[in-house]
Amino acid sequence: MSNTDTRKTEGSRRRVDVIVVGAGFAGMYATYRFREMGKSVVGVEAAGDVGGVWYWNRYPGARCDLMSVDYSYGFSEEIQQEWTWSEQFASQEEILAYANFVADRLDLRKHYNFNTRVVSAVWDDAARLWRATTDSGETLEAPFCIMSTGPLSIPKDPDIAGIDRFKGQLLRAQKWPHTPVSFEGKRVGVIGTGSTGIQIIQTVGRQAVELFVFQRTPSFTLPMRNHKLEPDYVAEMKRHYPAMREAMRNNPTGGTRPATSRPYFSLPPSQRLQAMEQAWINGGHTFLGSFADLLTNQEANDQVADFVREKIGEIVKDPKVAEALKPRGYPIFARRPCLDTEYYETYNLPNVHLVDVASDPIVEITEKGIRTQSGETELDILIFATGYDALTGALLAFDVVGRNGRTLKEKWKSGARSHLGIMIEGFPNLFATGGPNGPAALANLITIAEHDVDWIADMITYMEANGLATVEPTPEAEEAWMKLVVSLAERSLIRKANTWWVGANVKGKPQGLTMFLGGFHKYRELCAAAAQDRSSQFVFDRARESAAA
Ligand code: N01
Repeated sequence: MSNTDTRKTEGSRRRVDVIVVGAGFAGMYATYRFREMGKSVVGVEAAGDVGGVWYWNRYPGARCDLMSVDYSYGFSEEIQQEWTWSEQFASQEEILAYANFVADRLDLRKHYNFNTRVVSAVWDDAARLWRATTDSGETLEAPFCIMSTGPLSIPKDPDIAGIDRFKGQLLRAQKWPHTPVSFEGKRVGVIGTGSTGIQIIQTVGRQAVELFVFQRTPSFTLPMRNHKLEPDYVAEMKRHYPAMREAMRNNPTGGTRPATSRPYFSLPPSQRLQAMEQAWINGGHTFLGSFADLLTNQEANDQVADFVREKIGEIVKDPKVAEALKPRGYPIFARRPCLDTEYYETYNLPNVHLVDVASDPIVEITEKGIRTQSGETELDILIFATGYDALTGALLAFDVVGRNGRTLKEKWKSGARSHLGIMIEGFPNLFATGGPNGPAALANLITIAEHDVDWIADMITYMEANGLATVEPTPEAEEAWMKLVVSLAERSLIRKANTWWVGANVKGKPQGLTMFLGGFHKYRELCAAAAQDRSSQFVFDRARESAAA
């Protein structure tokens, strides 16, 4: 079949070489990479177009808190030369425009079925292929299936009674309308003060007649200090892109932020303070790059947290509000650190009201607004910025059935297990990009996507060169990877906060840190080592009959 033939044929079966689920940055690159290998590729995407999380998250103030030159593809010198970022931290509009530019430039859309969901993906061991059935009634068959479903793609409503009763406008950050929303003259409520809520609050607080922030857990947020990029800087960047991408591949965050090996207490107190002041002035995630042990040394972490709490106290004029905004009870950086633009200053505006629902809990959503224990707040618009069923949610949202009829839900009932975050024992020829137990939430997702897709492409090339039909990790290799993931997690302060990072935000979800905390550079080394050690880490189809592939 032609590698461009991806027409939707209802009720039909279609055989291709590779199925790619998702048209975010990982899925787009996978589609391109496998097409360039001469494979027939079909992509399936629930959204109406490319962009993944940036297609859906059109809420006011949406912006990436990784630097735009970092958060972009490095695989094509042409693309990085042709595209010019306008800001240090790009807006959702600009990132989505970039995704569209890449899709046009590489002619990717023709491979995709948009507005289409996979409802099941079933492995046929006799035929050695995956059968993915979509909600359009089509069944796609392919020996290889790539799950580029995204770590943050299944939105989560708050567990509050009465959501359906609300008669005003209910908006979800992660499914924002494509038409403009006006807040002028409106009383607006926001539930959620993570990265998403913070971006909404600092923007809508300057537009609505009244803004009520229903805060259960305050986040630590640091100044983003975003700015326009000067043409000279952009030109310099473009000259050095190849070296920069190489540096990113060898960096713990998969970005350009400099890493340090300096422990917090290696400096005298005055220099520590100076370093923190400088990090505050520089903005972005420079704090995390200032000291090596902020996520392993509780005392160091406490001192940095105190420093940020002091800053909150200096900015927010009402001492009661300032106190309520100061995060306590969990280590700084153990929740995903947020970057903001005058977030704390927003609470100095007379129309912005903080409702501390930790001390005055939400009882229900009513027809008119929100009732907390102390009374009802009437609202015209209510916004949920309440996060995601992250990391595993998208892979468990439909039936994935592996060898011997075993489902992924069954395999992961006590927590997600995988080898390298890419492959799963019992699920041959199934690959995830940015999957659970990889470095997904802690490093640049585009760098991870490129790495994972290249690793998968190398594996498939090796299999073809050696006449191998199927591959899956050995139980021992998966177990060893999981032990490493858990042992790194045990040393980190991250497990001390109740966040989506540990699955704490979803009722009934197995708790635990399903992320590789060793840094992207180390992850890359370990993936390369696994690829060298193929015959002991993976079972290939012929390996089951004879000794090794
Ligand atoms: O979600 P979250 P998010 N009553 O889970 C609150 C990425 N991202 O969408 O902590 C009251 O962090 C909940 O409170 P609590 C980034 O990786 C990146 O903001 O459960 N509140 C919390 O405050 C980020 O980490 C960018 O007490 C309720 C909030 O909802 C990830 O996405 C921008 C509640 C959820 O926070 C997720 O961030 C945006 C209830 N019943 C997002 N239920 C970039 O800039 C939930 N909450 C790249």
